[in-house]
Amino acid sequence: MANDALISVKTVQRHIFERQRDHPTATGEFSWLLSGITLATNIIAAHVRRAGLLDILGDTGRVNVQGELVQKLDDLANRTIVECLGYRESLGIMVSEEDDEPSIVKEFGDRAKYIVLFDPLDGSSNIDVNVSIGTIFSILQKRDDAPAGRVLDHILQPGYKQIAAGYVIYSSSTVFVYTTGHGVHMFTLDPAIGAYRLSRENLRMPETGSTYSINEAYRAQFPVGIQKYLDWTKTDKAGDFSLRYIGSLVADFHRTLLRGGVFLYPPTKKAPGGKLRLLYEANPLAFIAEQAGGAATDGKQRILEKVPTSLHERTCLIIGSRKEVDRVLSFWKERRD
Ligand code: FDP
Repeated sequence: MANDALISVKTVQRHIFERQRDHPTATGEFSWLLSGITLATNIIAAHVRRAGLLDILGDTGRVNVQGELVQKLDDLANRTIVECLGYRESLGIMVSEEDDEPSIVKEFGDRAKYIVLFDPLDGSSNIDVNVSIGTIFSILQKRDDAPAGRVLDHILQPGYKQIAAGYVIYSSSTVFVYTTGHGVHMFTLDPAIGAYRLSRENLRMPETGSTYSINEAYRAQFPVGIQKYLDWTKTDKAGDFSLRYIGSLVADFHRTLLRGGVFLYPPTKKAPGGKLRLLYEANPLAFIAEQAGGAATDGKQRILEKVPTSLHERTCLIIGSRKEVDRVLSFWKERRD
């Protein structure tokens, strides 16, 4: 028995390495980069677990580019990722939710060809109250058709160009989910050995689901079509619908990935273009959703086809089971006002 348990240890590093062998031209640099992300999130998870015991709750007193107060854990997570990735030779640029400008780690060259975009700690308003939070990342490759010095040209690529994306959720257990465009794989951090172990390979999102996830307090500000969808969920015809809203995108998405249903952040009067960030929130989760058989749209177009025009661009997001996303769209198309 004990021996069987040992034999079945498949860590995320081994998984990435085995997948890399399917690509004979792979150099291993990309795997090395991904392992930097798993290391950083492992360190962040250790801090999150002990947050109440260390002086890392509360805010730093600094306001970030998004106009939000930077929490101490946001700052720590940001610095941890920068530290763990910064010296990896294959990384050219890092873009963080916390920083106004992209950080140029080194000039693009043959080896430094990747761009990592990340939200170091998603769900900041939940940090101090012990509710699930997460880290989201997206990886792009430098464009061959743009001059190396024009940094934004390399970063502002549509989401379908992502070569990898993933997230970590710091919750009852710490879970790492990633895709490189060949299915979605899920790992759980084993605190006994400090490594992520495979929990589910080729995860599929249920085609439908009876959970909707939205901040319904903004109902009066939503387009009429979205209000009509919300009305429909409460009818006999809809059946047994449930509302679940954690308020950490990564946690609401994770539940939707496993159980099905839909997460919505439509336009509001306060945020007519949506609240969530395209490059390091919507794009990576849309990539994962589609790889798992789900869908993601801003209400007008597929998230992965949106061409970004600025670093911290925001978007509306409807993401989840394909059939439920289509249902929301059918209500919204009828009443866009
Ligand atoms: P937060 O403001 O706590 O950082 O993008 C940020 C985010 O959380 C998402 O994680 C979450 O889904 C959303 O904003 C919550 O927004 P509302 O408080 O407007 O519902």
